[in-house]
Amino acid sequence: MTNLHRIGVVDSHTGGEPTRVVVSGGPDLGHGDMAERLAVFRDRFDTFRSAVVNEPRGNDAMVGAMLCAPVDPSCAAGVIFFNNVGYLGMCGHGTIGLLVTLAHLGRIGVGTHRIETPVGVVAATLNAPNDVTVRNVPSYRFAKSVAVDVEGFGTVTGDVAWGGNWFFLVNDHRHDLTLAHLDPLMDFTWKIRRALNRRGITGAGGQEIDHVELFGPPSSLAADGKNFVLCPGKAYDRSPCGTGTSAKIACLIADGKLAEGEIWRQESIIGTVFEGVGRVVDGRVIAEIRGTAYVNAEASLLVQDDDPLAMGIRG
Ligand code: PYC
Repeated sequence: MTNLHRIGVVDSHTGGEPTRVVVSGGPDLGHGDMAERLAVFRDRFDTFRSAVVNEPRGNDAMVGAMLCAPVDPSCAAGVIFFNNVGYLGMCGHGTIGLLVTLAHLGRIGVGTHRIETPVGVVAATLNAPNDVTVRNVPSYRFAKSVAVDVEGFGTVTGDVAWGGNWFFLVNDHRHDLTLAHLDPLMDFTWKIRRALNRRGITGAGGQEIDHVELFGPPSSLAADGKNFVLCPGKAYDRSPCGTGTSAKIACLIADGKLAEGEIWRQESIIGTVFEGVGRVVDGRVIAEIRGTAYVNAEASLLVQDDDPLAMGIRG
């Protein structure tokens, strides 16, 4: 008889970017901190990651969030974010989706909650059932005006910054940041990413820069700037990207273009907006990112052991 495994999930979207929180049926990752559990996840249960977020159950934009019991009892939860190709240190839109999901499940109420991630503890405030502010891990610019030769585009200059993930932030380019130009945006940013890898341009400690962010003018008065964010698995972020907005705020403050405590409204490629502010603490920028999320499914994923694609389509 066919064996059926059930994975309980709650889906949400944050400014259009999906988050799938695994609430039951996940693998035993042990009792280490989130970085240690991430290593167990990656080494022993990577097929589970693929089963949850890849086609045919998921899609390239889907970010998974493995809900874990926290190590520190003062934390409301631990979480490991993952995507179509691997794992994320932190995820801003995912943390906003996680809080709205936990509220939907009746596990948290309005107020501030500490969440353990593989790159440190973040504090997130549920302001109202769909409205969340995330106090991210410290962000900073690692390198300013780095030039890289990009196939077909010549020299492209950008900043390397950390916002919980590594970003290459490009202000000077000739691209129109609209969905109508998605193909050229994907092509350009993917070629930048490949060029960075080829030239050995990395974040601190040789860490790979796996997100590329383009900036341009906003499409409405409701924002200060618009972005296009290429995520690691060749998907684009539908939201303004929480970690990317944190990296941007760190660069703006470093350049003296944004004051501490001044609001930066970051518009995404689809027109959704995050509000962010930054404050400098010990030379790093503590960014707070505010956005909205809505739950849109509560489901059991079914994994049938005789399904040849039970663990998803892997690239
Ligand atoms: O919101 O930080 C974020 C994020 C990272 C990748 C996709 N979204």
